[in-house]
Parts: sequence; C-alpha cells; structure tokens
Amino acid sequence: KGEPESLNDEQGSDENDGEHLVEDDDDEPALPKDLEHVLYVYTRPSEEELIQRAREFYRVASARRTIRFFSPDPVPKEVIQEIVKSAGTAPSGAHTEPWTFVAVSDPRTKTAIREIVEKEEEINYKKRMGKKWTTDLQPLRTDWIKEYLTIAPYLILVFKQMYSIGPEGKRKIHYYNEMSVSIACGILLTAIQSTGLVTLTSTPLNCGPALRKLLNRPASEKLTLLLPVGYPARDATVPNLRRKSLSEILVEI
Ligand code: IYR
Repeated sequence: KGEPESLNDEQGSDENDGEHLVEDDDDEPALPKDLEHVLYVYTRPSEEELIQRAREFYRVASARRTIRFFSPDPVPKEVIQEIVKSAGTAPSGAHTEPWTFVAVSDPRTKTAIREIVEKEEEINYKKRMGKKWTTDLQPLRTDWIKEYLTIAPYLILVFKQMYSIGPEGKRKIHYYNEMSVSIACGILLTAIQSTGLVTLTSTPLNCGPALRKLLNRPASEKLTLLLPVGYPARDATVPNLRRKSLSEILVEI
C-alpha cells in the first residue's frame, strides 16, 4: 500500500475486469460455437539455435532504456502501424483483444495532450505524490514539464477495453483485460526497441478521463499507458542504473 488513494484513480477498481464469475442467462459463447481448430505449424530449432536466439534476443532487450529526450525527426507511419500490429498479437482472455491503440502525430493534439498531462503532473509533484515519493524520484530527475509530449513524432496511447458492445447491443465481457493489455504493452515496448526506436513508459496520473475524452474514446475504455515514440535526441542521457543479476531474479528448482 504505497500510494495515496487519490493517485490510484483509474487503476483502482478491477471489479469490471470480468475475472469473477458472472451469471449470464445466455448460453451462446462469445466466439463461434463451431470454431474450427487447425494444425499448428511449427519448425523446431536445434539446441544450439535456441541458445543463440535466446542470447541474441537478450542483447536487443537489454539495450532498451527509458528515454526522456527525443528528436523531432519524423518516423514513417508504416513503422508505427507494424509496431501496433505486433502489440495486437498479445494473448487475451477468451480472445477478446481488449485494447485500442491511439497513435497521435497531429501537432495540435499532441499539444492538447501535453497541456492535460502537465496540468495534472504539476499537482502530482507539488501536492498529490507526497514527500517520500518525490524524494525517491529525485535521482531520475523527472518533473512536471513534459517536453517529449510535443517533440516526439508519435504518441501511442494504449487503452484497455473493460468491456465492449456486441452487434445486438449486448455487453461482451473482457476477461483478464488488465493482464491482456499489460502483455500487449510489453510486446509494444519490445517491438519499439527491436525496430530501433525509443520510448518512455509513462502512466500519467489522473489524466485518463481527460485524455480519453480528448481522443474520443468511449467510457468503456481506460488509459493504461502513454508512450512517446521516436529517435532519441543526440544529447539524450539516461541514469546509469544497473539491472538485477540473473541469480537475483531466477529461482531454479
Ligand atoms: N508520472 C510522473 C512521476 C514518475 C513516477 C515514477 I514511480 C517514475 O519511475 C517516473 C516518474 C512523471 O512521469 O513524471
């Protein structure tokens, strides 16, 4: 219980996640009853290949850093589209695919997003976060000024769909939407990294509803993540952090 209640706004209640048993008098499954099952096509790599590929993936993944200083250089729209396609391959509860990705390159919308975020973040830093939190953040040198929101060529906002409305106006339950969208976000970050671009994993506090309305997303959706995406600024710096070693994170039994 680290955070004051007021910061927990949109994340707070998971009661709509559909993870609890819900009585439904409808015995039609959401997916087709006669859904076809087909053979899985798979080529098995050799053990050497497994090791080599795992090492190569680690090399790419471990080079990822959270970047707060972006170049204004444009990124092709097609790259963003491919990255989002990758994120959309995430597994989801009952294949409900409970995510919407909003990719913003329009400068005016980026400015409007920055205004919303900076207004709330100033309050967060000055009042809502509390002394311990701001003290813990000091080494990262963050503050409420978020230039990257107007400088980065793209902002990707990830919304989780708590539920959706089917063809006959029926509410479709999105099982495990929180977990499904979190996994999609992980794939999104990795796709950005693997492509050769950089991003910042940001979760603007208390901004969810205002950003949702700005972007015309329905009330069934909640903002999960806001990612500026682009190239790093030439003089971008990162804190010199070290990651836990394998022995600190892996328990082998
Ligand atoms: N969301 C704020 C504060 C912040 C909080 C944590 I925990 C971080 O690791 C980094 C920043 C901001 O973006 O400034």
